[in-house]
Amino acid sequence: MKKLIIINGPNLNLLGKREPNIYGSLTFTEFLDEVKAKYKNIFIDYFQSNIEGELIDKLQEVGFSYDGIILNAAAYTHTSVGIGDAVKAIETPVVEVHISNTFNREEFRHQSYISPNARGVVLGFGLQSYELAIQSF
Ligand code: CA2
Repeated sequence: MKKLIIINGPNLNLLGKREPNIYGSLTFTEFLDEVKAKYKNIFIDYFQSNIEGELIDKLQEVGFSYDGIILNAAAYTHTSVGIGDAVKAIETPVVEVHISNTFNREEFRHQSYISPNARGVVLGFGLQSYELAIQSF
């Protein structure tokens, strides 16, 4: 059985609770339950943290044993050399995901420290971006 993990960065625990116009009205747990039910033949683990170092620790922990990592580093995407370095250092391929189309938003969201070392990037499809990333593995 394929072993994937979804890693979500800061504030994504607020999904479904704030700013539904940008990020939708489903909580991530509700969405995850739906996806797990749909892809019963894939083990889908989940981790969320608002703390940069915890995200790096998790990447290192899973990055040599899992088959794939689906990473939405949220705001750290645009700031974190540390998370970018971790993505480069590990063996497990990382697919970078964003709910919104970061390229039709503010200029500072156009920069990503993840993309250069990601296997691919899926963005702008709402929560469906995660599902497309799962399908890529
Ligand atoms: O579109 C995405 O997935 C982002 O990674 C989301 C980040 C943002 O900083 C990136 O530029 C693009 C923000 C996540 C905040 O999530 C919230 C969810 C609900 C309510 C408020 C924030």
